[in-house]
This record gives sequence, structure tokens and C-alpha cells, in this order.
Amino acid sequence: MDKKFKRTLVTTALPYANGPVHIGHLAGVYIPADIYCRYLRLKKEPVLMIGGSDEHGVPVTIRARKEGCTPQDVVDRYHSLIKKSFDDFGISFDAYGRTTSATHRQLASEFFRKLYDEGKFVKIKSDQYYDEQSHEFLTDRNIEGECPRCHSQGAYGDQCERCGATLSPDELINPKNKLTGNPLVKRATEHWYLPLDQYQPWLEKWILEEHKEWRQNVYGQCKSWLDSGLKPRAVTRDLNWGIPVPVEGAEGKVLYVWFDAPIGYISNTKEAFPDEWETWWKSADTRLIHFIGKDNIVFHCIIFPVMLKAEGTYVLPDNVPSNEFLNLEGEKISTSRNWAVWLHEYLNDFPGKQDVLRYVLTANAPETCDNDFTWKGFQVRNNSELVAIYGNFVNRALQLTKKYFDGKVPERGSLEEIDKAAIAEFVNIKGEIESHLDQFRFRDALKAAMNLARIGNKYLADTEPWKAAKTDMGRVATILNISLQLVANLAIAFEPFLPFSSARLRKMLNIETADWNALGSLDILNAGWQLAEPELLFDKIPDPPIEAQLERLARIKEENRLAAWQAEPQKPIVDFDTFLKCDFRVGRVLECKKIPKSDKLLQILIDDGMEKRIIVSGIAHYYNPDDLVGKQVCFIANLAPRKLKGVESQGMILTAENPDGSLVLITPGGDVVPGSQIK
Ligand code: B3M
Ligand code: ZN
Repeated sequence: MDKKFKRTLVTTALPYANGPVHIGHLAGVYIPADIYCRYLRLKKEPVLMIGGSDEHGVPVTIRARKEGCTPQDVVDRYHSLIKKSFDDFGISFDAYGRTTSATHRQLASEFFRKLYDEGKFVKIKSDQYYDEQSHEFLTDRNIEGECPRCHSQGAYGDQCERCGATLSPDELINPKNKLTGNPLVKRATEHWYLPLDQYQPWLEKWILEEHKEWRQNVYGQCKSWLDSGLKPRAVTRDLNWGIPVPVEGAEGKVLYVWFDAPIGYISNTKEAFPDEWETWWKSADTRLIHFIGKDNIVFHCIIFPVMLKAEGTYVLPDNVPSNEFLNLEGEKISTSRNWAVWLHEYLNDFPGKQDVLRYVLTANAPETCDNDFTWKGFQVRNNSELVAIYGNFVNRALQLTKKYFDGKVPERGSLEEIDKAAIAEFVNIKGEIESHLDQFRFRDALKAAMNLARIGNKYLADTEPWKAAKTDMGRVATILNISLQLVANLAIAFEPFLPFSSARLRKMLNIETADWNALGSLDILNAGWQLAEPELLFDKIPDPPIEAQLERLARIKEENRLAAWQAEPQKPIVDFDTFLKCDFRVGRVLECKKIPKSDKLLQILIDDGMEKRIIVSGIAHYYNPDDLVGKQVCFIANLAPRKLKGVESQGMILTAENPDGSLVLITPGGDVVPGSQIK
């Protein structure tokens, strides 16, 4: 650790307590954070790992209404389920609290009140949609109506999922309360805003100049937020689920969930360590690290730091190692579509195999780009890495020792060249693992640990102790002594990554604790030391359970396919003449570029066979502008022109929408003359 720091405070994103946790959560946040904290603890550095449930926010209230229970019922249920999943997977929290705790409510209120008293907020009055029957203001996501662009029903207050338009609730035609269907009226309301714009110069210096070492994805996202200019952000909401705004005249208002949730890191520390929490949070020599997923970057790198800075007594994050997303069998993980591997279900299907999942998710971690989890890949990593490399080496070394030396560590005699070469390779691995872990490169660190086992396997294959046993038991003793020291090294090196297996291995070696400083040593086990009975460290996973998982996913896909039809039932029949009124044609893309200030829209210049025309299309998430040039596309030519982000679109390009909302262009099956009609 950097000399200027005395302790490391690790926080992990607080999962919303409105559903169970899945492999994406584990891979993105909790496994890397757990590896890191276990590593620091092994090195005897002071560290706290803080987590907890995020129990406020609109999604909790939506779930409660759907299930006909109270929000408190929802969060009680999921808090317990989530906490159990984390315990089961060995995620080693030092504190795991809840944002509905009294400690949190008080600390978050005091935090808000301090900023309020010091005039750090601005108060802004605006007209918001209000449901006069249910007496509530509505958040953007809870408003539904007709899209002003594509005129489909069911567009949200912030976005039309049909045509991809970014909307504000004001643009919706006939806005309604999504849950009750009630019509809405406008009503004036006042909220407190955090003036992020005032902190822009400070953030630019603090992030862009002083934290160039942050991961590229994190730094890049911050830069693009800063480049487009920060605006004041509301930190209160008109809602009845949350922490009441501690100000007179603010009845019916609560703290915005993203204001209170990160304060949860502090209050969860306070609740678990009432005497020490301030040392951890308020000393300049604390290094604060936030582990999060990429959708949380702006909150942890911009908004929360501004809150901390405004408050003035807390430390700021030193690093925010955010991961990208993990997909499942090539598709985005989705809670609502049940496209996920739920942790509690995994443990039912693969009891005792926590470490296998920990291994696969680390080896495949979405550190630098989105990554894919596949069940076949899971099986291959288990069978040909954990079983065939790590488990195999350990088993051979222990079984041979049992056979030739009754399970006692034999004496090491003089070394041959081949021994020295193997030792020279393995002593460097400690430094390698450390340098990767120090820089949050967990995948590489795991690979380095696995190399130790590879070295061991190669060493046994090269020295063939079973052959030497016919002539020279002294030689066998030396080879097995070195092999057993390697096994002991493996137990230490894997301790942060695979804690359950390391504990079992230590049991076989008869050693109680792992000492990180011993990593690289050839004298961990003394000659004469009695080992315990060897067991297999990992077992092969056969095909049937993997096939069962794939069948489950295929079933879910089928259910989703049917649900998609039900969600978008066939439209009323149109007669042939009406159909003929639509002029569908083929065109060729000549030029294509992104539309500034929109992350979804592309401006596409098309050769329509007669002349050139511009069409705006919401496919920027799925296609690179450059890749489209030269492609043939299908479009509707006689759609009334309309303006999108200031650009007039003369027609619409045809796409197909996957259940996850991703869009795919419709293209002709062969080359067609531009302008050809589609009938
Ligand atoms: N609950 C969002 C999420 O799970 C949110 C994180 C809060 S961290 C303070 O993505
Ligand atoms: Zn639309």
C-alpha cells in the first residue's frame, strides 16, 4: 500500500432489495472486492469491507404494489435472501447493513441537514405530473403514455422503448399513472438540488488531472459527463417510501434514493463499528475504494464525491474499479425476463461448488469489456483447469507422499538442475500476483496463481518420482518435498480467490492458517510433518447437469418469446389498399454519423435510387456508423417527415427488436438495385 495510507476502506455497491442476486452481481462487484479484501487481510493490512442492502427507491414500491404487500415486506424478504447468498459464497463483509436501519436514517438526515443549513443546495420549483386520485407525484418511470414520435402506446416518461426516443414526461401524449392508469395533471412542487455545475472545475481537476490512473472505462465515462457540462441534480422526491426530508414544510418528500444509498456505506460502518467509524471515514490516511458496476459510475465518481466534498469532513474515493457487464449465453442478463443464474438456485443445483463459480467468474471477469458466461465454458474451466491442473497436481503430490512416506513430509536432499529451474520459476509468482492485485487486475492475478499449479504438474511429469522410486528413494524424497512445498504455496496463493478450497487443502496439509508472507518459500512444511488423509479437491462436472441448465434457459427463452407476443399483440387487420399506401424500399447507406447530444440516434444518408435522403434511426447502441456505410437497408419512404434532435428524418429504417430491446437491421437477402420496392 502507498505509504501515505494506513488503512483501506472498501465499499461494494448496495444491491436493491427488490430481487435476488445473480452471477452478474457477483462477477461485477462482490467477487473482485472480496478477493481484494481477503488479500489485504492476508497481508495483515487494516481493511474493512462494507456492504448492505439498498432498500429505498421506486423499484421497491413497484414490486410491493405488484405483490400486494408493503415496501417493508419486500425489503425484509430480499435483504435476508441476498445476505444469505453472499454468506454462502464466502463474500467476507465486515459490515452488512440496511438503509432502513435507524442508524442510517439518522446519519442520512443529518448529512442532508448539514448541507441544507450551510446553503449547499439550491431550491427549484417546477411543474410535475400528479395523480389526483392516488394523491401522488409520479417519477418519470411511473408515467406512461403515447410516444410523440412513433405514436406507440406505453412509452415511459423518460424514454420510448419502441423507437428509442429520449423523452421527458411533458412530451408524452395522454400521460397516465403506469400503475393505476389514472390520468395526470400538472402541479407545482419544490425540490432541493445539488448544484453539480458549481463543482465542475473542482471535479475536472480532481478526476481528469489527479486520477488519470483510474480504469479507462471509468475515466472515460467521467470525462464525457464533464465534457457535456454538469447540471444541478434533484436530491429529493415526492414519494412516500424513503427517508423524510428533515426540513419543515417538506411533508410528503423523501431523500432521493441515490442521495441516501451511498451514505449507507458510512452508516453501515457506523452501526458495526460505533467507536471506530470516524477514524475509517474521516482520516486523510484512509484509502477509500468503491467497487461497483458500470451503470453506477456517475453516482460514485461525480455525485457522491460532490456530496462528500460539500459536507467537508469525509475522505474522497482513491479509486473506483468499476467492471463492465457480464452477459449470459450471449444475451444481456435481465431480472424481469428471468435471464440470469440466481445464486441461491446455483447452490441448489451445484451444492458445495461455490469456488467453481468464483473461479469461473474471476477467470472470465468483465474487467475491460463486457464478457459472456456460458455453461459449456463453466464446465470446461472446471474440468480442464480446476480438476486437470490444480486438483490433479495436489492429488498426485499427496497420494505419492502417502504411498512412499506414509503421508509424512520427506526430507529434501541436494538439488538437481531440474529442481532449481522449477523453483526459480515459482519464486517470482508472489510478486506477480501482488502486482496484479494491487492494480485490481483480478483475472491476471488468478492466472498467475494457476501457473503455480502448472509448474507443479510439469515438475512431476519431468522428474517422474514413480520411476525414481525403483532405484533412489532419496531422490523421491527431494522431489516430493519440493512438490509439497508447492502445494502449500497453492493453498496460500488461492486463499483470496477460492477460500473454501484453500481451507480444505490446508486441512489436508494439517496447517491452520495461511501466511501470505510465506508465499514463495520452500520451507512451509517441515520434514517429518504428518499430513492428513488426501481428498479430491475438485470433481469433474459431467454433461447432464450442464444440459439441464441449458434446457432451463431454453425454456425461459421460449416463455419470453410468447410473452413478447402477448405484450405486443397483433394489430388490427388492415385491408390490402391500406397496406399498399406504405411505400417500402431498399436503399444504400452513403454516409453515417452519430447525432450530437444523443446516445441513441444515427444520422444516415441514403441513396434511395432517385436521390439522397437523410433518415434518423435509433440504432446507435447496436451499430458503428462506419460499419453501416455501403450496407443495403430497407426503409419506409413515404412516412411524413419529422424532426429528431433537430434533424429532419425523411422516412424510417426497418429494424427488428429483440426481447432485450436490442435492434437488428432488416436487410435484403441478396444485392438489390437501390430504390427497389419491397412488396
Ligand atoms: N442500488 C443500484 C444498483 O444496484 C444501487 C447501487 C447503490 S450503491 C450506493 O445498480
Ligand atoms: Zn416512440
